[in-house]
Amino acid sequence: MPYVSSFRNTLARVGPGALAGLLAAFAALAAAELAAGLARPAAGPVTVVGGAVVDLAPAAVKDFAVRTFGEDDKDALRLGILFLLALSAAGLGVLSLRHLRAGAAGVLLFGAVGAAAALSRPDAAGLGDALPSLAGAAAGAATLCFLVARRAGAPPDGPAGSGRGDWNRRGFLTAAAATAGAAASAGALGRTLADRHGQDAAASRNALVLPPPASPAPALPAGAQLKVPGISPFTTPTRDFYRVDTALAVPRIDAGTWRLRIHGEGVTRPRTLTLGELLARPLVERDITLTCVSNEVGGPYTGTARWLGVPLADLLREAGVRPPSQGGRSDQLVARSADGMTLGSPVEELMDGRDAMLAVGMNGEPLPFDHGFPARMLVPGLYGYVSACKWITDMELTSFDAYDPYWVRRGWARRAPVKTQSRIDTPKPFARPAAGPVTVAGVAWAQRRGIIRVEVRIDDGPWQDADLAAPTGADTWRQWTYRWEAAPGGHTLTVRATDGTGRVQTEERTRTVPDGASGRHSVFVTVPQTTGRPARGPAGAPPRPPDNRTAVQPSLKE
Ligand SMILES: Nc1nc2c(c(=O)[nH]1)N[C@H]1C(S)=C(S)[C@@H](COP(=O)(O)O)O[C@H]1N2
Ligand SMILES: [Mo]
Repeated sequence: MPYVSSFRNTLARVGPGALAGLLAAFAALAAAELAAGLARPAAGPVTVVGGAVVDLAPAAVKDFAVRTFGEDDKDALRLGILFLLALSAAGLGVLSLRHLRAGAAGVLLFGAVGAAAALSRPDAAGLGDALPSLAGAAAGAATLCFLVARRAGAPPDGPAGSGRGDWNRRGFLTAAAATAGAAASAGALGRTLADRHGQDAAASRNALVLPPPASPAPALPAGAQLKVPGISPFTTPTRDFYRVDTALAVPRIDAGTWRLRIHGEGVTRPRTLTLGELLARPLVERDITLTCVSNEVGGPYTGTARWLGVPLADLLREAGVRPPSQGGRSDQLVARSADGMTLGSPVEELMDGRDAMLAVGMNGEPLPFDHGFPARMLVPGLYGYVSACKWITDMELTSFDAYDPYWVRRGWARRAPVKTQSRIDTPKPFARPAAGPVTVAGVAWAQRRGIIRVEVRIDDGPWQDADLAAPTGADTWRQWTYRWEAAPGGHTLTVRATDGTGRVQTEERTRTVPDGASGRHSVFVTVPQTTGRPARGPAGAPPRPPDNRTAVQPSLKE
């Protein structure tokens, strides 16, 4: 079998090189992890390179990633980076068998790329951020030299070894195993150190006691929370609340050292606030639905929580800011976060009387780290990317002409009020509900305008009114249900909402880029044929399931 033997030969020739390359990469990552753990976890090479990739990706790519991987997009990115790194490392290892210097130089080049990415991050803390990548590269190059300088099972036709004699197979494998072990220990130590960084922040969050609101959320009227299986609960439990951000390492900020600076055009009294100063102010508590501009029609990136915070308009007024309609000099507030994100909100809307706030609490607890601890912005009626800055540290008053924030530079709209939308939560796409009465249910939202009507259409039939949950204000979504007499066959259920201005949700389909998806959500279901005869069997026994029960179509992942 000439094929097999030539494959074996090739493997015997390049295998040790590829293995040495992979081990060099492993040692590099572990050393970098250790250095990052000692210095700054957010400066780790995978985090900074991933961050740079996220930032360089155009809107369409981000949109694709969110659509394809959903909230796993960051894990997908991390895996992608590690995969490419492993591939390159194996290649460099093989190259090293003949040209060790070139291979080692390649490893150092990767380190340089990591260092450059680290220094170019908007939240870079200084030159020290280059250290993890450089330390990693040095460890990687050294590992490669150690494993390759004396080559395992050097081919008889190859040049002679370096004079110290080649590894025999056993020696090489022992050295490889020792390298792997040392790298694993270093990496684990780095992880432990990195975790310690977050512990002060976690302790400060655990110690935080939120004061009661001066203005509590209005009590939910009876009938505002429908108990239909499969419907989104009115208040989204915090653990189920969607998360959308670019942070590969979630900022863990110590509440004690956190500061918020307010400054810029037209700010006559610039100031820097501590969390204590914020919490000493009268707090408001409100139920508000937050929606992401990346939410597709029928998508999951929207949720309602009970938020506690400081009214933003008061803070701004005290700083001397006036809205443009009252002669104010700035029409855009640019919020900056600890991780270097920038979001731009219209000053007019922040001060028009809506419950725009600097939130510190979510569903009765301090904000979780994932959702912006210790403070974030929240503005009813605006998509998150133009309003909801998490881990906020800085508010600068400027103008839309003078500054384009992060997402705007990537093709998204400068101004983005939430579009009227409605969603069918149940039945799920491709469900097979039994014939007879079926409860169709979901939520509809049009923050600031409210929802006054929801209608459902079966196939091409007439629009029929759904029953609405009791109203809870214009800034929250509204649950709805519709009782459908399901007849056997395939059916398309479609929903549309009417907002408080009387405008019906448009049927015109648009993509999420640049200012949010529009169009109507519909769900296709199949109602299985029934025989029409009650199943034979003992009296009171449930009817036999229809024969085609096993032919269930796979239901799509939500
Ligand atoms: N610092 C920071 N804040 C951010 C973002 C981000 O990437 N970084 N994403 C914004 C977007 S696009 C949305 S939709 C909301 C989501 O908030 P959540 O993750 O708490 O649901 O946060 C906003 N605030
Ligand atoms: Mo978003």
